[in-house]
Amino acid sequence: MTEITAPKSPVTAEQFTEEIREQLKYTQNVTPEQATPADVYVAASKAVHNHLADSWFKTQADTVNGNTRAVGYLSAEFLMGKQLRNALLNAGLTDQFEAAVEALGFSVQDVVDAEYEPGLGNGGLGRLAACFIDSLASLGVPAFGYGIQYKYGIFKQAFDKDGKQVETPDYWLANEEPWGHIDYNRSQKVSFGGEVVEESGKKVWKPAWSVRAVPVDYLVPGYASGRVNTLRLWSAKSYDEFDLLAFNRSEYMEAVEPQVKAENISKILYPEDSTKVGKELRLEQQYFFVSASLHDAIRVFYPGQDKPDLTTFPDKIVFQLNDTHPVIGIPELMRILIDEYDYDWNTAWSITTKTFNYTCHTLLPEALEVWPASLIGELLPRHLEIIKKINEQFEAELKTKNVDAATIKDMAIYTGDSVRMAYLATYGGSHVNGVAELHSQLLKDVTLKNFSDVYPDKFTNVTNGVTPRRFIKLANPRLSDLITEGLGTDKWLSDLELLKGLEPLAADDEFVKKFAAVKQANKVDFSNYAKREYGFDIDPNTMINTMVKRLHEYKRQALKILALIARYADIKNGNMKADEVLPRTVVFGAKAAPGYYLAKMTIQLINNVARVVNNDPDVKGALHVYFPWNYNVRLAQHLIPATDLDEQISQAGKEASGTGNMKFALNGALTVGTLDGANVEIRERVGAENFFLFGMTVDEVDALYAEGYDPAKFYEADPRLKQAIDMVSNGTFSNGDRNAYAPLVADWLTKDWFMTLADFHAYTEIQGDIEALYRDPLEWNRKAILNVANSGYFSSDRSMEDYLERIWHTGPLA
Ligand code: RUG
Repeated sequence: MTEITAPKSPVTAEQFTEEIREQLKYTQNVTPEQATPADVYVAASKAVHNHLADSWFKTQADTVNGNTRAVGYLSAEFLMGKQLRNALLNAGLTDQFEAAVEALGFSVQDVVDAEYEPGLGNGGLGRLAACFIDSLASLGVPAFGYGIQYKYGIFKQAFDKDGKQVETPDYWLANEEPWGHIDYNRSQKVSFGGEVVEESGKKVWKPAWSVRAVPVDYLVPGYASGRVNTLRLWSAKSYDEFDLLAFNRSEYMEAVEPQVKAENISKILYPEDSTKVGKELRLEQQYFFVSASLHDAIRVFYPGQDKPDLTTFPDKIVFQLNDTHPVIGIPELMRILIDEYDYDWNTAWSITTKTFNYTCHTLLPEALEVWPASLIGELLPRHLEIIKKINEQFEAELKTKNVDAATIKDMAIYTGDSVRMAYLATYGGSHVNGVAELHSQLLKDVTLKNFSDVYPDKFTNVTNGVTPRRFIKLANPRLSDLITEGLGTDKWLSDLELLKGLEPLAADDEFVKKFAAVKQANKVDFSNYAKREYGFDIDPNTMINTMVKRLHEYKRQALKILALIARYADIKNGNMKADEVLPRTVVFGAKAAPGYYLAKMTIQLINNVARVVNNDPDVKGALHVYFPWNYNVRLAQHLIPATDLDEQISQAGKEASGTGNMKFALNGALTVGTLDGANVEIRERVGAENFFLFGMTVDEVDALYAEGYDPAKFYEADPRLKQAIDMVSNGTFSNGDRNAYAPLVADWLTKDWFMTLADFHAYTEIQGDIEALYRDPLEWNRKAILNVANSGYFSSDRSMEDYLERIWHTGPLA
């Protein structure tokens, strides 16, 4: 007897059909006959939204009145994915929705497809934030996600006829967006510029201009918790819509200038993730959402109070700084407490340090934001003063701890001409965490070593996780059903460690065959999806080998493409016969930051390798390469369940965690990877024999650097590598043009910062093991099951529990 605990609304399909009809009639103003799938999508979304409303109100009231402190997750990115299916699941209305849509004469697929995915994040960091707020709601922990409702999310990626990435703006709000509720009555004023003056012995900031931060609220329904939290994304509006005097002088452009300036703040998400941008607008964005959020939290927790007792603020809410982007919140809270509520410095500092914690998501020094002091001074003059004072206090404190002068200088938050946001966050918050064990260790040993020497207790680790609701239940319904059948319960969806119960089934051939059939059916689905959406002809009977992540040199898509070229050459040279090769379909998905030259060139190379390989009759059936453009959450949900082999092949010591690797393992893909980021922990849990490990370790990388790394030596020493690189430079993938990839080749041969060439041999060697195992479907699938069974740890519910215990010291509402 299978135990089903998934939420199930008592509403019948007929009632839900009626509710959709009502929405069509009164909000969409169409009859069911006139309605399009997009109308039905909006109507159904509003209907499910209504079902969640009471729980949302109750959660808000309990959050304010209860004695559990809430979590404020401050993040410049929330990569939510589509909302409808997730809301239906959590409201227990999936079956009713499907029946209703059919009763109204529509296809479920068309209606679901009408939802436009919001792209309010660049990649892993933003998607992690979305998983975390899902988990907090599912655990019943009161929480607010605070961010920005960008008008334009991450750019839409297309490829031109030469295979180059072309970016176009993603105006996701062009069509009706039923989820966000704009709440003009709870807006906040955020100010910039101007000067600081002394008035009656008090510093007074006289800003030059202000914008109105208007909250747009999204419901965050928990799974089986009865709780619905809030994601509050701020949208910038102008206070001076229109300058009528200028307009009357026929100065039409000037007339709208204030509006344009204000609204620019929430106009676009920066398409960067690990590279530095020195844009004034970005600092404006950061301050904009953080200032509005802090004021909002005071409004929520001290309603109607002019003189609230803010010494209790850290008991009401604890804020997590997601990377350095919201770190300006530290001087902002100090300013609010001192300037707006008259607290003295020490009291304000005590409140502030108890309020904030910082998560670092990188090991790349260039991704730790450093702002020119002059820019902060211009935009936020009072904050610069406060930062300088924090730095003075910090230096004095270091002296009392006998830190030497040179180290104090190295640790400066304010250097005289710049402000180091990661240092400010580390000093100004209670805890600092990395996002995987290796990453947290390297933060302590290298990136923030001085800080961890002085403040060892601040440092902790919380390994990332992903939500099983979206990434197993919604993405892979067949596997979900099989897991439920195997375990005899669906409780694993809120307690993912229960997957461990599948372990014995890896020895049961009948179960293994069922598991293999699920994967095969998912591959067929993906092949159909890829045909429909991209026109690709993917053979579902080949191994599906996927590498999806942002395009960055450290992630080493170049390693994958060079190995692929070498395989292609093996077949062309006759070293391997096409019919002896294990048929493989390689699928890439990646966006490159628009200004990242080598990353964009790598995209172009991948596309052109795909063009050549896919059109070469000599390799037909053996090797195919596809690069679906515009990788996003939707594509991930189709591709991950269909993948046999996933790649996380970054140079050891460079990927903070990775979360794709977790999604793949949970969906029964095997991983080929280096000892980097969360790979280390995945391998530990799923078992070394169920993970394809290759490449240098962090220590070996360091040793090779120290010895003086010369990539050309590796090129000369390995004929297959040499041939692959020569094919890139001799025009094989550029219609004979020998210059097309010259900068990329020159970089490989002379710099190769991330040692792609040094790891090439190990990477190509491991392919033999991979292919041998794949030829034995029972064994392959046994290992895949063991990956699923032992990856329960990588649930974002567990990550949240770790944050609650180690950092936030709070828990669910009663
Ligand atoms: O690159 C990291 C990933 O390793 C990690 O899994 C993810 C979530 O923790 O964050 C990514 N990240 C890092 N995105 N932006 C940064 C820049 O600090």
